[in-house]
Amino acid sequence: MKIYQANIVPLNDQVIGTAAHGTALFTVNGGSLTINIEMFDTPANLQHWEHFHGFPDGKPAEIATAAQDVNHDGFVDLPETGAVSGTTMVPFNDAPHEMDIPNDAYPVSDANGYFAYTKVVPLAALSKKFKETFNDSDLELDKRVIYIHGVTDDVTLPETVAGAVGHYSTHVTLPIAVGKITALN
Ligand SMILES: [Cu+2]
Repeated sequence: MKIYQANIVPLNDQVIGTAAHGTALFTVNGGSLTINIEMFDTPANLQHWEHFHGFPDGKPAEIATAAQDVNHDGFVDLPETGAVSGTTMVPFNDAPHEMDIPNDAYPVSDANGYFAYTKVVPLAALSKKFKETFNDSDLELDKRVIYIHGVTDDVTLPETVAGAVGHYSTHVTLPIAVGKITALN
């Protein structure tokens, strides 16, 4: 059994008015990957996209900080995270192994901004899909970072904030918390 964890810290908290934080635990046991994510103080009553991000070439991803706000608009948007965190890889939604990123199958926070997410994923299916997408079957979780996204529509985002995906707005994709995944054993 191999266990990974992430301490998830706030991002963009100064401009969105809440400091989202939490933890993630990843347990690889036999043929399955069990994901447990618990988040506090996220924007309330809202669906939150969450994924691990990383570099397909195996370079270790690092968490974005305010330093990644390269256009100095006050927000670290999704494209700005790419320099240190790489690209969106695997979603933590209802079917991570399908690696279908833009959809409405992500967890929804309660009135206190809390949500908990648990999913058992068939590792063979996820590795197969991961290899199809990134030409590498090794998830290399200890080289990835987890992102939580999403602010309510009443948060005013400047036009310089980028990162809309299809019909999903920058409110959906704005990062609100991030954590580096590390191996526990
Ligand atoms: Cu993401």
